Amino acid sequence: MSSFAPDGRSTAVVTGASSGIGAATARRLAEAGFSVVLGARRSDRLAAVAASIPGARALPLDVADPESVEAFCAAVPACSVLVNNAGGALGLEEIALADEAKWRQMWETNVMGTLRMTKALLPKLVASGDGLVVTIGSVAAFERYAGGAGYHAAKAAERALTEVLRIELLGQPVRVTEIDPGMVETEFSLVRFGGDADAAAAVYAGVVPLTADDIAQCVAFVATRPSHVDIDELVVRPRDQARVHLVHRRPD
Ligand code: NDP
Ligand code: 8X3
Repeated sequence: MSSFAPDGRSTAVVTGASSGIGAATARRLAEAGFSVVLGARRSDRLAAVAASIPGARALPLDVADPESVEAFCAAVPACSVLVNNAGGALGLEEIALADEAKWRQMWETNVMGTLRMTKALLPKLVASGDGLVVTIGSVAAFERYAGGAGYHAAKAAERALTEVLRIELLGQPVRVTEIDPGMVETEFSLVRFGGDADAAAAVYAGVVPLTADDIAQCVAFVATRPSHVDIDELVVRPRDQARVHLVHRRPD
């Protein structure tokens, strides 16, 4: 099986590419020479992102749905790079008020989605002879705040999956990287707060956060190292954020 697209370029799959870090990553990987395949649920948004990237393909994908993952991966004949980016947080309720549906959805997307995509594309990544799995984790995987338990649990589990994958693939031609961003201004907080734009804006008030492109550049850096170099883990924060709960805010 060839790892190359019909145009001779290596194929990179990016999940959650309809906005934020995923869209920026697809753009940077295309600029780095990859043929990119974008997946997400909102097909209109996904098509618009793909249309702005030369040669990009957009395919519908819900990583929380095994049949959707199967159909998506069957439509990708070869794969050298998989970026497990689809995910996010839902709500900020303390444990006493935890919403089980939100916890399940965070688990399904961040953890099971990453498992499903990795499992489905692993044979193609190995067959490429030079595969790479990049998972977008979070500093929330190892630093805590009140209201974060459901998201922390999911990102910590995703981190465990990534660490075990690295061990299990030793000796195979596949590198494994986790990138753990701090605060990145995307639609993340809008989604977390159910569309409440004021609550989302308050997260970034008085701070210079990271941009989606800051993280996309990290993914492109990882994907363009020589084959023998595995960047195991990158923790990337804004200068204004020393720890997940320790943020410097300037007054208005
Ligand atoms: P966005 O909300 O902007 O992007 C999330 C992306 O995930 C969207 O493209 C969304 O597309 C997709 N997505 C969500 N659920 C699914 C699903 N079930 N199947 C397929 N795609 C899905 O947020 P970010 O870009 O910030 O988030 C990207 C990743 O970065 C997430 O894993 C997040 O946890 C992580 N992260 C974000 C940080 C931040 O501060 N922003 C910090 C640390 C980590 P659609 O709705 O169309 O399916
Ligand atoms: C996103 C970072 O601070 O919202 O993963 O948990 S945080």
